[in-house]
Amino acid sequence: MQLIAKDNSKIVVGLGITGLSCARYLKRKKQPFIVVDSRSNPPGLASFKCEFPHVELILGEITDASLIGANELIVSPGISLEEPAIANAIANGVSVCGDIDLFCREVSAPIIAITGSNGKSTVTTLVGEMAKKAGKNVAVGGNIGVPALDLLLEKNIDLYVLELSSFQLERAGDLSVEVATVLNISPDHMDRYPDLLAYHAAKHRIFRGCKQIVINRSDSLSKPLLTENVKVLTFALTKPDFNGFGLIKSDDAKTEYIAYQFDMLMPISELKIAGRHNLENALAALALGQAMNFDMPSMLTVLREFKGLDHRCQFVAEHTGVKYYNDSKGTNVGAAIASITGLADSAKKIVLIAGGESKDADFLPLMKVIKNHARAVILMGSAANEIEAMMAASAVDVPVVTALTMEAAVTSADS
Ligand code: UMA
Ligand code: ADP
Repeated sequence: MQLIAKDNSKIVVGLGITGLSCARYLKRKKQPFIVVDSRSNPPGLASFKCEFPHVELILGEITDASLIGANELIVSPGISLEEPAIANAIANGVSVCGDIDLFCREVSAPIIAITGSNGKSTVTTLVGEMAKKAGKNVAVGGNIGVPALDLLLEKNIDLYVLELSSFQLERAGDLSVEVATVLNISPDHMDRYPDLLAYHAAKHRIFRGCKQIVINRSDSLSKPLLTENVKVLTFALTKPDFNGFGLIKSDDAKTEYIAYQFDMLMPISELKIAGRHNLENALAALALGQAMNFDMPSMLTVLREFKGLDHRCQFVAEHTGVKYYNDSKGTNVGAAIASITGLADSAKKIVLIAGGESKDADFLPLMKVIKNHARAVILMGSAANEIEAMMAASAVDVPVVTALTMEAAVTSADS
């Protein structure tokens, strides 16, 4: 049964920053559209009313009826394609895309596209800085903050660097970017995907039609199945291969160097960013920059200067001999493991403040890390009980305290 009548119009689904950027883009292209959002007061409402006083907006539950008339839905990343009205429209032949498809169809400058479970924003920022240092007029956006379509407002861009989430990729078609990478894969957003395979498949859509790929040698899930007809560069915290970046120790084994193929480029001690996972991010950024032929001295200068992003293993202060780090952007188990082991000092144990929303995560892999590196754990948020139960079930004998606020958690950590 065909429920959806076609009258050549587009429906923008979602009125957050992505929905607004799509509306602006369609207006610039003089294409008719309407906007729907399941919320009665979506965040983009005031701006929308001001910028598009004559465009139809339907708020509240998204129904089959509200999608009647579309020939294409442009669905914001926060909304699952499994939403009944959207799934029904798809089943009835309405095509679906996201803002990233519209963006990639529009631009002619090369795109570096970066996804992965963790490290995306750090690598995206590093590559953007490297491009600038190499003299490129670069625009950086996507999941990192500025919606991709808003980047089109910047003129004379030589290169785009996009951070892409699984949500953006799961609805994307053939993006045909110049360079694509999946930095790493570990479970995240398991409240949105049936299993790790589905999440992995969403991420790997980044490779469709790309010309060059960057692979993490230590993570087989970062590799696409087919690598024919594409140039491959690699990175990992191991000795580099012929195509890649890695680490080489000096003959006396005292100094570790960032290296490309057989060339030692720079001692890792010159980096300001903390943790082995950030070293991996630095190598990934070099590989992406190398794919675009950025000059090496510029890239190394950026690595020497980069202090890291806020909320990511960010050194906050030292108080009574104890160092405090803010890693509140570590929002999944893989990130927490990487930051704890990345900062771990075998001589001193940490006090871990953890919790938040579980997103249906499996906390088991975190238990060994807590056992090895934590002297106390302070739990907060809706995942607190689940983590505590997993600690008990895994016989992790580390004292646990719960806290209602971050202030209380930090005070408790201090005591
Ligand atoms: N929502 C509704 N009803 C709707 C539309 C949205 O309830 O009809 C809810 C969604 O469930 C979600 C929230 O509104 O909880 C925001 O969704 P959105 O698609 O409107 O989001 P935007 O404001 O457009 O922001 C999105 C990304 N957000 C998400 O993917 C949830 C931003 O990434 C991104 O910076 C921005 O586009 C620009 O590209 C944020 C994020 O949390 C930082 N990303 C996830 C992550 O990094 O783990 C994937
Ligand atoms: P993303 O944009 O993918 O969320 P960020 O660069 O913002 O990644 O870093 C978020 C958190 O992920 C960091 O605070 C850290 O805990 C963790 N992380 C960063 N880089 C890596 C990496 N290469 N491997 C594993 N975890 C990482």
